[in-house]
Amino acid sequence: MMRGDAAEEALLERAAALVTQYRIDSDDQLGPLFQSAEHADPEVMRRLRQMFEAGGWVLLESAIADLPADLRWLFESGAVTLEQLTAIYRARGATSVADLAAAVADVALGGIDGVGPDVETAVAAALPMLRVSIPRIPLGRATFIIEPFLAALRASAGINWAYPIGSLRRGQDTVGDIEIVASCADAAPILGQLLSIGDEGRCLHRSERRTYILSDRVQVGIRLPAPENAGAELLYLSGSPAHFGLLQTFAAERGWQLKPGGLFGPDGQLRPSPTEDNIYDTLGLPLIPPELRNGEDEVDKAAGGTLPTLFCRRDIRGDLHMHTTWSDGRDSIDAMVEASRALGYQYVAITDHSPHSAATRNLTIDGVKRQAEEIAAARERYPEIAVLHGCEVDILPDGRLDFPDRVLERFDIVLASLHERVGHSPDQLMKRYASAMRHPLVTLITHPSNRMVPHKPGYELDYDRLFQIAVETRTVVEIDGSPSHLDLDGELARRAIAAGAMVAIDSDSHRAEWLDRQMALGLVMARRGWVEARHVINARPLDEVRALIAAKRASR
Ligand code: DGT
Repeated sequence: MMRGDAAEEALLERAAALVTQYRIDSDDQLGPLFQSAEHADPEVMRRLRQMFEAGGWVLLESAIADLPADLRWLFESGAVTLEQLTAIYRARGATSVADLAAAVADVALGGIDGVGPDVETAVAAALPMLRVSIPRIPLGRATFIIEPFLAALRASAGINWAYPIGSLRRGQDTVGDIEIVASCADAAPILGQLLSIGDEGRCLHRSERRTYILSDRVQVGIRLPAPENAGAELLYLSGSPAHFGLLQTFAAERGWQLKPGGLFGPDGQLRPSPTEDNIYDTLGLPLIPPELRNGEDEVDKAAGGTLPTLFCRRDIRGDLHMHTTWSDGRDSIDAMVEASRALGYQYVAITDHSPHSAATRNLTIDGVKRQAEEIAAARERYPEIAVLHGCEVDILPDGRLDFPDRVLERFDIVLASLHERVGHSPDQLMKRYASAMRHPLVTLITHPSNRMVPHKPGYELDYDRLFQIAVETRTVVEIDGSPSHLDLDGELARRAIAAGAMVAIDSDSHRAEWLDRQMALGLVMARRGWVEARHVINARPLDEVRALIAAKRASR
């Protein structure tokens, strides 16, 4: 930032106006002063000047740092001055990349006073770079942060519907920002309620139908459009831009115009769209699930009536992977079973780690018998849900399993895992997997790529070969919903089912309170992979699960 005398002073005044725009609820020292500054009260301006002389830059810069993040980065990119940023906000209400992109697409920025075509070009060039140096938020963390906001909105009588937008709604592994769109007629009371959810008093921005609140040090944006056109806003903001582009082309070929602001008929009139369904429906398409909106072949498939019926929450009958205090879980068998029963599951498998796993605590051979007794007691206490005694056994470096067969035989279900690469090449890792899958007592391979989101990519294996062996050996491959795994991811899950492999969608939860959330993340990965109920072992009744286990065991 430049710091010449007159220039500094002018900038301070302009920044004051800008901060006033965004910090309506500000309760810090600076906010009230700047709010008054809008009325050019000479006394206030004198105090501002004093503050400036006394080093008020620090405070001012911290106020700028509190702008909605995309605007701050746009300013810091040098594409706009504070004055231009203020003008863009005033004219367009823009608070994010998506708003700026819509304005640029409309060729509307250049028409704003003080914002010429050169600025418009500069903004367009800056947009793709704005978030490049910002760490992305892992999907699991974003889901955790957004949960209370979504729950509060959905429980609110004035809200018709509320959804996350962007990559969070589409279930990408990581997201650039966290925002919600919720349709409502009267936004004012709802905006007030939301403030109590984030970090205390940390409202970064509030306008008539929009707020940005800090939660767990992350900005959560909430937009509350009026019902008439809220569906169009949700559709545009859900993206992906490539999917929206496909829809625009599809609409144009039929004489309609789809814009970020809504769907316009052949007569040029805006058609109301209270929900996304209205838009798809008007175009003669079924609603395309957000997880499929990647700008690939989904619009063609929807038009041809060949979209899959994606796996959904109500298809789940049980969870085949979870941990208890017998290894590194936090909760007891009873707590996990009780919580699973409350989720409406018909069966669960308790699957603690084997002796040489790198987990902080493991199941020992001696422990297996005592654990079996505890599971027997749980079965009596919870007759409404079947409890399978399982284990997650490590695949050792030589391909053998970390429990002898005489122990493995005692389990109702055996899950096998690679947790350690031990310097092995992809071929050696594949040999270990193949050896485990050929073991008749192994039903399921957990988190096959063994990636750690967002820190470690998965193994570079020949996955088509892995899935082929899974089919040959009648071994199930897992879609693991633990936020650090999300494995198989959507792309690999799609290849797995294309190969004919059966998948399981599991929580891999280490706490009762996380069972549902982690299952939901697994579900998102499965849906990104075009997985349907027929591909999923734990969408089947327990008898069929037992039959599959028995059939493979019978091949010994
Ligand atoms: P992220 O959070 O960086 O992973 O990206 P998204 O996909 O969440 O995008 P975001 O947050 O910048 O904007 C939300 C949605 O707004 C996005 O999914 C689609 C729409 N949008 C954003 N930028 C553009 C753009 O440049 N062109 C078009 N057509 N749509 C955009």
